[in-house]
Amino acid sequence: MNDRRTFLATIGASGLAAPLAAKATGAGDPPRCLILSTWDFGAAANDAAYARLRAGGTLLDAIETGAMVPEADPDNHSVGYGGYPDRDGHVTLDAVIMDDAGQVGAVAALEDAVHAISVARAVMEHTPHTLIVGEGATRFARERGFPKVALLTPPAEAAWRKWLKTQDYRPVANSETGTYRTPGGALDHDTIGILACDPAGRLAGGCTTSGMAFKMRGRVGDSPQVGSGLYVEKGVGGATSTGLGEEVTRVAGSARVVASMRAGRTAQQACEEVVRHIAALRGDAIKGVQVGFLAIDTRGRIGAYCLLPGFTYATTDDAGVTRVHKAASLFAS
Ligand code: SD4
Repeated sequence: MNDRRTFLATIGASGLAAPLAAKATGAGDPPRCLILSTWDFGAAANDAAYARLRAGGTLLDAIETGAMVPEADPDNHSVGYGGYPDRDGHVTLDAVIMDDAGQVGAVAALEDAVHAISVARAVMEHTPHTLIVGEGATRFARERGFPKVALLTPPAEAAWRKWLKTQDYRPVANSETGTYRTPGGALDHDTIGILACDPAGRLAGGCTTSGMAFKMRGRVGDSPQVGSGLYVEKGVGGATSTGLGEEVTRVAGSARVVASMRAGRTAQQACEEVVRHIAALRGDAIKGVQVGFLAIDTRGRIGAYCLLPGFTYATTDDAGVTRVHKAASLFAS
């Protein structure tokens, strides 16, 4: 299909035809398809998600396809294959996927499988549960036919061995300014949270990560926990988080963003409200710590806000145009 307008007008399943219909009738501020994801590498994920929608995929298909991009990237050290290990040298993955019809699946502390987002989807579609962890998650992945893959790459192992020498075998919170981090740099918190809405106002989201580098064995962050790393609510919106997960889980951050939207705030105001709440609650304890939220409402209007400068995110609109943006932050540094 060469002509994008023709293409958009002819596929019905993903709902992408609706914005054209809305434009044709002259409706103001029409609902639109929008894909939104954390960090600049989210641009490649968005493009893959968009292509999946163009091919007739559902929102969940698009979320899963997008999330699989950084999961397969060995140079991304916070998601999937090539992720930094826990302090014992095991790469363990956390992921969640959900839609606004109440479908949810998640895995935590999953090992030996690249696509945690797909295992999470399998939990959603093939079990009566919403979250499976650790050995059970790994076994479930094998039973569902996900190939066994050793996730620890030589560069990630080298980083871990270096850390072992210098960090006293203590877990160290990821931060934008720590030993291994530079603000906005490639080693920042690279968890991908991805949200999408379609022109009918339907919503879905996903989040996948290898979590904090050199975390304690068994540590689970915000990402796979519904309400913390991700929350999607029909008729309201969706939110996802990145950064130091403990600061998100203690306030059920993404659910709180969506609750703020439900109470009438815009997606942007809601993200700001929750970041400010975390800052007020935690005071000095969150100095130098990054937490960022993205949110989307049912009409594709977005919000993005974080504690520290350096949080970027990517948007892809219903014309397939992808852009990377910098989120505003509460603190200057
Ligand atoms: C976690 N929120 O496990 C994740 C970390 C993150 O890139 O965003 N890492 O706490």
